[in-house]
Amino acid sequence: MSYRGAKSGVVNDLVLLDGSGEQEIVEALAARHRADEIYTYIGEVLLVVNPYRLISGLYGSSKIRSYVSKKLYERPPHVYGIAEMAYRSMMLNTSNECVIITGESGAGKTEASKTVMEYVAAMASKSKQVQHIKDELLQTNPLLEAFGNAKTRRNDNSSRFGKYFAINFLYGDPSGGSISTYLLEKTRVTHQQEGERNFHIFYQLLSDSRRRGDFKLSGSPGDYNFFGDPGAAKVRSIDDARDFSETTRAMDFIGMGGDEQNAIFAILAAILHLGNVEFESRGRDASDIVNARAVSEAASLLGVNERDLSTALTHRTVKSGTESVRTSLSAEKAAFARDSLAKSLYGRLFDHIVARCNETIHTEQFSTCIGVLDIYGFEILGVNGFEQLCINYTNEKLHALFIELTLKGEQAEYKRENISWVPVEFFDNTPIVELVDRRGGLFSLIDEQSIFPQATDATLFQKFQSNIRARELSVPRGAAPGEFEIRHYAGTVLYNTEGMLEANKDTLFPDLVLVVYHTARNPIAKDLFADHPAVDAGRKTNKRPPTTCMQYKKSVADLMDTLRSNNQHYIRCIKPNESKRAGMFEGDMVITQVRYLGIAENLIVRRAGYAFRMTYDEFAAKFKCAVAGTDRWEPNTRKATEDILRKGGVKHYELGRTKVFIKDAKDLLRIEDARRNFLETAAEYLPEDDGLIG
Ligand code: AD9
Ligand code: MG
Repeated sequence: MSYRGAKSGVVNDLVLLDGSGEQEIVEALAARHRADEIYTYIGEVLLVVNPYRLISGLYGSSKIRSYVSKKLYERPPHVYGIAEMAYRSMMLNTSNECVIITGESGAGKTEASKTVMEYVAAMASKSKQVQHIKDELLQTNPLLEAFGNAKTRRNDNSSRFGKYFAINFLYGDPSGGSISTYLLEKTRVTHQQEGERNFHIFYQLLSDSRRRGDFKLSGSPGDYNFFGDPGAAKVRSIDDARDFSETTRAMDFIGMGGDEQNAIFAILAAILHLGNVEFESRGRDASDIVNARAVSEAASLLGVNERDLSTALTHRTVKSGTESVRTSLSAEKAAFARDSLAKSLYGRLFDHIVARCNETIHTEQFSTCIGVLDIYGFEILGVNGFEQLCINYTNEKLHALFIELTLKGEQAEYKRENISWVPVEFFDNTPIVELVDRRGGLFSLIDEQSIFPQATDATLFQKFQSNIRARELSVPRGAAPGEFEIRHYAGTVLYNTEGMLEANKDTLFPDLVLVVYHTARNPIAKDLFADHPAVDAGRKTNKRPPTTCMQYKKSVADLMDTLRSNNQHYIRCIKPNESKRAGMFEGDMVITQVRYLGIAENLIVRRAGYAFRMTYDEFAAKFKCAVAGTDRWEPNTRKATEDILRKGGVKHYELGRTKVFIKDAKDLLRIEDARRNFLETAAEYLPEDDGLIG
């Protein structure tokens, strides 16, 4: 194949670029982007620049076939190339692999993850059973996207949860899988910022007139308090009605029967009605429900008694010793109770759907797996709270892992091959990771404050100020109370402590849990609270349930362990503009990402080492025709390689144990061009080159 893009003429692998400056990298990416060559390698790392439009001929079964059994360098850069490399490595070494996809919100991670899955699924044999498993695995995508994605200002289809999808294989065929999810952004159920939507599934449900009738819903987004910005309901790039049929088809496929689907949609409708329940104060510490109809609809959809639900929304039972005392709630507290119930129902419903997907795709029959990590990208929203802190922290952890593994991997290769090597300096983001998760860091202060009943967001903020001394954290001049900044690897984010304690505690008054658990006739709603601490309260000791911070930190640490223990493959996505527009490449925006993704450093390491490496067998077979006098058969491929290099005038190379390492990319381009000339003159009748000679 050619080392240059067929249309742009720019190298396919940035390692072969003349310079290594950020500007040169950006220019190369821009030229490739203009020519629809959205994929570029740096060695074995794939960069993707989001094209914001479907590029014809770039995907599909014939394209997939052209990557099967091909080495990375044999085909133009593609997600398929990375997927093929992971699949071959798994087959060859009986090893577990993972594809780690990173990039900021809207950069194209979810699309890339689906492309990896499409490739891996296409490796399935044609047997009916395997095809069925493959379809089940793929159908979990639209289902989880419906419930876990939403339009944000940065991305019309933004993942509001993290996902690690392990696809299991038995003798090379997918045999099942498992999905782990990470912290769904539940606050979106009750609040969205301007220009943003609630989760897709609500709008999908409202697009179906039959369901609207069944659940007494109106079709107008302005009728729902839980749609903070009704003006944002219609999104040009989204067809809710079409997506709804895709969601229900996926539900059918996963094995959710009509009754289960009905119960799920009834819960969603109940959440919307619940959002319309309003309260008015009665004295200082009591409240009444203003609009009985909304509460009556919600109660009927959950299958609970309307009076019980009303009472649980406006009262709270507090245990004191063996006595229980019921107190009434102020209008403000009742609204808080309502929102907690809505978030809890939704969060637990999401977990139910993930669990049902897992039941369907679960298998004990597998020998290896390929995991695909698609998390929510680094983001800066209008207001950044607890959930953004968690999202951005996860991105920091992944960046730290990338630095550790790419550098370590490179060094290990030189060591294995006995090549001399001088370490290269890296930007180290561990202080930012530690600022969040070390003992005495942000998470532990949030946890500490969550225990004190008197603590407020303001006292939490004071704790941050008095306990943390770090260059990466500051309170900017002119900041509102409770605001602080963190200098993340990917940009500075202004956070607000408001709501952080509550998001961590995730309080839901037991009265509401018990009404739903003990009386709901909606079978799914009832089950959602089966493991809630309030249900177990009678039986268990008063051990404090783990906070959101604690759970999250642990699940991210487990994820990092999983990723570390597999062979990693990287896809790094770049967002070319903020306006989600096709054909628009904003250099300033790309250079920022090139900088924080450490692409120039990545390149320097690949170069400071060796721009190119290939096994002797592969090198001799490929290049023997390129240099006159070396095309005879030579069984010792190491000797043959040396012969080609010497006669080809390549000066800077090293011969490792099994591979040749070439220092200067130009040397390689010269013999590559010589090989291309040879092939073109010798075989004029060859089909047109699509970047695939050889
Ligand atoms: V977030 O962190 O979940 O907010 P992602 O996942 O990185 O983000 P996503 O994959 O959802 O971004 O891509 C955003 C949008 O860009 C998609 O909805 C597509 O419209 C567009 N996109 C991304 N990748 C491609 C592609 N390879 N081809 C065409 C693309 N369009
Ligand atoms: Mg996504």
